Amino acid sequence: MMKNTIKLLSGLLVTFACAGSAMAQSSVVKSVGNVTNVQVNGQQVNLTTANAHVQVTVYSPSVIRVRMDKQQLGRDFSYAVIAQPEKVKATITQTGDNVSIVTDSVKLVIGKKPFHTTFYTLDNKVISEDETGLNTSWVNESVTTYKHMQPGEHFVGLGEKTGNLDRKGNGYTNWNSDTYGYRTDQDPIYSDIPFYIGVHHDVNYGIFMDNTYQSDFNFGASNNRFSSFSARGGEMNYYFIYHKQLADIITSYTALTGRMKMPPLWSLGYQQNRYSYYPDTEVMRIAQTLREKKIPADGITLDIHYMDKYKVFTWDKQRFPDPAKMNAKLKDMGFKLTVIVDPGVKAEKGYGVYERGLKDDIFIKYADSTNYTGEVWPGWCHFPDFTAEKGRNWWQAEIKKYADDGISGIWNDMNEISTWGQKMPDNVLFNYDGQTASHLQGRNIYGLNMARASFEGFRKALNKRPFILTRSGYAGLQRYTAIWTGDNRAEDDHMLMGVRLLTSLGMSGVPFTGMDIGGFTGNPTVPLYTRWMQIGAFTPYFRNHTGVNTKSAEPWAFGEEALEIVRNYINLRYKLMPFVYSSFYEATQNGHPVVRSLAINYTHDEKVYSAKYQNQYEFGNGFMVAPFASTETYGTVYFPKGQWYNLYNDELIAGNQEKIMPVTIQTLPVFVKESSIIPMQSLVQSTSEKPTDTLTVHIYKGNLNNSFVYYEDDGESYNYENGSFYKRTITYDAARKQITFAKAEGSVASKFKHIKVQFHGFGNATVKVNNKSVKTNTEAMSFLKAISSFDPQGTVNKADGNNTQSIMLDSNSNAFTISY
Ligand code: NBV
Repeated sequence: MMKNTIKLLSGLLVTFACAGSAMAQSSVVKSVGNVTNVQVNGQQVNLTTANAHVQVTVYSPSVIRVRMDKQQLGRDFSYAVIAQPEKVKATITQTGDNVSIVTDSVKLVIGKKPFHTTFYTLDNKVISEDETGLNTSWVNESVTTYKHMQPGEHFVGLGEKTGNLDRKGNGYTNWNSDTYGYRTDQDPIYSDIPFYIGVHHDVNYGIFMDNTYQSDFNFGASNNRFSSFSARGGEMNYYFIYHKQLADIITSYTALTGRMKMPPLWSLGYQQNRYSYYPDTEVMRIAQTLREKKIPADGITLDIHYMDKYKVFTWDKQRFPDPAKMNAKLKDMGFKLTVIVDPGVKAEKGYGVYERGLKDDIFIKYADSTNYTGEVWPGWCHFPDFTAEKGRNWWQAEIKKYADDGISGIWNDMNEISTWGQKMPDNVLFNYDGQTASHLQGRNIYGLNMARASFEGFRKALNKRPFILTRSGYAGLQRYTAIWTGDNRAEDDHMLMGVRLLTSLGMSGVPFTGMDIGGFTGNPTVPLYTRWMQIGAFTPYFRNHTGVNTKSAEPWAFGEEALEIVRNYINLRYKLMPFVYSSFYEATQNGHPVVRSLAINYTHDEKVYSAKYQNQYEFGNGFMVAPFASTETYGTVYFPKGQWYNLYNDELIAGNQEKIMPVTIQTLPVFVKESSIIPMQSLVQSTSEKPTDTLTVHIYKGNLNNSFVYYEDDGESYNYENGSFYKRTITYDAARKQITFAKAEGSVASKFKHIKVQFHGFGNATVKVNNKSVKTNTEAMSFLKAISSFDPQGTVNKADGNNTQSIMLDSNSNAFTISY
């Protein structure tokens, strides 16, 4: 009896102790809890739970949004999302245990006890589910959603994040930071995009958490249980995106957050930069040397030394006595000038920009209404509040004068916000478009809003497309600006990691991206510089830049051989301009990036996630680039399924194999995908020079179906939005052995009179146009001509298939079909 009583008592004690610890636990970690009420409203479900308010909205058949807060949901406002929910068919049903939402693409089941989400494919495969027991919960103001880590799951994207392509095993923080000379695994750096893509068991999905507070993503770092995303304040607010193809996830994500507009054509040419070119005579010397040495180029950029003591919107009158005249000369030579701007406005009596800022009351403030003062290049500064309409308007008015000076591009630097000390106080306040926010919520969105003000202001001032570049940004930045990856180092690892930064940004909705080619800090070796410039020719924003105390880094600064090689690749870039421009057009239509990680088209091929092959990428729809460190003399290239051609000699390479190849400094390993359609033009020294009247469309024989939209417009205005363009869809039908040029669309004629179709890999096949046999010409490939000057091993000339057949057609002809 005694024994039993003791047992009972100790049992009770254990129960008590457990209850005590569970209570302690629940007061620290507050989970969303059981659902107590459900209201269905069209394609939206509002749920009340023990501890939260939840709203689930169907945005499109493939996109479902989940919002949660401990209190009633607040204002629905976003700097990133520009889409409204589409009207879609969604079947919403309920039982005592769950609510289910079924669209034409996805099924979401919300468990009620406790609130718990599982997303399924329509054939009931789990795509993603909350981690049982953890779900969504709060620790003080910080909110986290935990997703069950699927076996073998890969994670890609998350914008400008260092490290591997596959983010598995790592955690990341979003807190835009100035990180001079950052490490290749440093986090965070300049820009944040809280959007990632998960891949497992033949499915892939995207999650975009739209919350500008400092946020954290965990893909199995220090835990083997979940992937999670957290924000240190505000609502849990995420969009779940499901498509069968990863590329379509990017399309849906950019339908939400917007797509880029057509960039000015010149901004896709080569751009020469350093910190800093001054005075004006030095700028002219650089421009002249580029022309004399026949290095095609379109852009020159001025860094902070053009300003009067680093004061934004001023000129140093000694160094640049007549900027408009200098720009007129540059324009005559085919150059466009971009200038840097920093957000810090020097607090100095008598400085007009500052005085007008004070008058308009546009600076960010402390809670006691005094303007925040931080130190940066010009000294003690105030900072415009770009999250306020009046702040953006003030900036737009100031930036106008740069248009009068003949400037074509605006480079937004230091907009994380960067200040000496790099610790901006938390109690600095931002307008946040009407809902005052502290630094904690305002910081991550500052850079995007500065770029937005520059874009909107400069676009009006120029009355044509401006080139806008930013260092810092947030989801949706692609609507306004290109981005570059800040102060990298002149090291091989940085060059390769830079490629991954660009492919990651590409999967996160940003197509116009670049890195400091050659490295910002330090001095590259000759092979490193050469290799980096070759890769640069296959990146969207192609700019050479270097820091203030480094050696010269213009293409002629590394000796004759490097100059020759670099020139060959810049030439190739200019010949490829029709392909590059059309690839940007594609980005404006469906959000697909110009540099594409192999994870986009070969998503379920495990090899693409390996450290060995993670740097390989596709450039537009056609090329595969395999970047190797400049120190390598051999490299292994992975050829995904299908067939590939060596760009330089047309050698056909079977896919699904790893191939060891010699790597020389003369040629960057580049391959062409079978069935590719690649339009090219003759060599020009800048995009302001007219190419010859023939567009050459290279077609590579293959077993894949493919299509390519060839696109042209005036390259500078927005008239294309009203139909002033020329575009033609070219389709490769492998089964029918046919290539069709559809009827031209748009209201303008092509700038080319003739289309030359050049066939690769077709041997001597008889070619017919609209069923009539045509005579073909045999000639050497122009790719080969582009880089032929250096070939110490003599490989390019020996290979088979050097000669290709070609036919000439009229670019204004109706639709036609080529068969073989
Ligand atoms: O304006 C100078 C530099 C610029 O060249 C660089 O590209 C930016 O990332 N800028 C940073 C300011 C500080 C450099 C140490």
